[in-house]
This record gives sequence, C-alpha cells and structure tokens, in this order.
Amino acid sequence: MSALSDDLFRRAVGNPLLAPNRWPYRINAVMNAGATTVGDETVLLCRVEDRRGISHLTVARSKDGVSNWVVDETPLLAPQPDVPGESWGLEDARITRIDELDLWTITYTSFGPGGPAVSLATTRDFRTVERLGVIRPPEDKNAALLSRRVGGQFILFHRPMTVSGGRADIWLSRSPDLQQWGEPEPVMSARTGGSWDSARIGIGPPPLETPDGWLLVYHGVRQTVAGALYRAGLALLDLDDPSKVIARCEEWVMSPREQYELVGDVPGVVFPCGLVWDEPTDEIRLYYGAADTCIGLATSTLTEVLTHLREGH
Ligand code: BMA
Repeated sequence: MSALSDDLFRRAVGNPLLAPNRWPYRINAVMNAGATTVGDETVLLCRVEDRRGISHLTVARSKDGVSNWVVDETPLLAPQPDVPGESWGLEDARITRIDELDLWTITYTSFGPGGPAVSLATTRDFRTVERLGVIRPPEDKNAALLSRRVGGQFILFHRPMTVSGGRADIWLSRSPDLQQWGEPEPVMSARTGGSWDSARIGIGPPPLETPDGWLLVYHGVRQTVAGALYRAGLALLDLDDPSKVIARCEEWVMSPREQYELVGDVPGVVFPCGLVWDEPTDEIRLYYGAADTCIGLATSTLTEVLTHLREGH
C-alpha cells in the first residue's frame, strides 16, 4: 500500500479484490464490474474475458463488499451464439436498482462486427435475467440508467461516437417505458488540450442522487506517446434536468498508481463501473477495473466527495 493520506478515494488494503487466479474457471482477465446491494450482500457483475478474448458477465457476491467473494460457476450473461451483434462479447455492465419496477436494470456493451452497442437486461435476483436487447445502436457504449424517473421519463446516459468529428462525449436519452427512446441530448464533453480527460470521456457507475445533484463519476482518457491513460473524475448534474452540468472538478480524483493498475493487459487504467453508498456510515465504495486485468476498490464518504465538488478542485 502506498496510499497518500490526502487521497479523496482510498484504495482497499486487500486490492486487487478479484483477480483471474482466484476465478473458479479458466479465464484471462476480470475487470469493470457493475455493483449493487441485494439484501445483506454486495453483488458485482464482473466483465470476464476468456482466453479467446471474448467477454461475458459473471456475478461475485460478498457480505462486506470487500472480502470473501463467492464467484458464480457460470456467467449470468454470455454472448448468444445466434446473435452476431454479441459475437465479440458482452462488456462493462452498470447496475441500477429501480424501485418503481421492483428490479435491477443491467446496461452493458454488446460487441460485434458492427461495433459496440448498448444493450439492456433486467433481473430480480441476479440468478436469472430478462434480455430486452439493443437500446442504442453502434457505435455506443458506457451506458447507465438513473434510479428513478425525472420529469416522468427514465434517463439513460450513454456515449455515442459522433459521426462528425469522431467525438466521444457523454449524452443522455429519455424514455417513458425503457423501450422507446428520444433523441440523444449532449450532457458533458471531453476537455481540450492537455487535460487528463481530453481524448474521450464516458460515464462510470449510475449517477447517485444526492442533495447537491446527481453525483457523476466518469472516466477520462488522455492520449500519450505511451498509449491511453484512463483516470476518474467527478461532476454534479442538476436534479431536475440531468443534462445540465452544475459542477465539474478540474482535477482527476483517481489515476493509475498501484502496480496492479500500471501492469496488466492494458497498462495505466482505472475504470470505475460500480458505486455503492452505505447510508448509515456515509461510505462510498467505488469498484473499478485495473489495467483491464483485475478489480480494485477505493472508498470515500459522500460528505467528503460533495465537499470536494463544492470546493471546485
Ligand atoms: C474502453 C473500454 C473498457 C476498457 C478500456 C481500457 O474503451 O473498452 O472496457 O477497460 O477501454 O482498455
């Protein structure tokens, strides 16, 4: 451990929490997990890359969200053989609990020769799923739903590649029923020049509702001569209109630093997809993929995170 005492997010002592050598079956890598709580358990839906290079999504459960993970023997979601749009794999799930529907939504990337698309599935128990299919066509990824309707509509954040200029920014689409989607609206753009988030950005976990706004943890990429660097940053979105950014930190809040973030299949990656806020303790647990090889945890408190945003770092 080499945690600096002034870090907003502190890495867990047991990192990496999950790594390929602890998997119950033969894999190449595990990364980029969606997260939620189900009863008294934390559930991660992990992206697992097999040794062909194709990904699927498998559940891992833990009582304290930190240790003693029990990993399912089989995937919850795997590419269907008869669906060409999934033939290159299923990736990077985000999980949202939607009380109104009494279920969880799983938004994930389905990857195939046409490029990455956003797919949606629902579950009530993380043992069976109902697939609702592709909801945003290629090229689109990094999608997550808000936990409730805003202005009567469900809100999906996603990251289309724009045809003009090839930009990769955060957008949102609204739906009355999770089936019909309106025109995408721009939310937040990659910065310019030498900024840490200048090449592209994408949403991390589903934004968390707080008194100050929807808390958005996002990944930002900077292109360097040594390759892409993936870091994490913070923003706040208006509670009544989440397409409005009301605060955005200038500085990143997590950057690859530990050995397991710097060495792996893709060196220099922290990629958060799961966030759990424990209301009684105020703890925020951020689950992230590290170097496209394993899963790490970093913690903070909501109070500290909102203070950091208010201070405008
Ligand atoms: C992004 C996604 C992530 C991956 C990251 C770093 O484009 O594909 O799944 O972790 O690149 O390789």
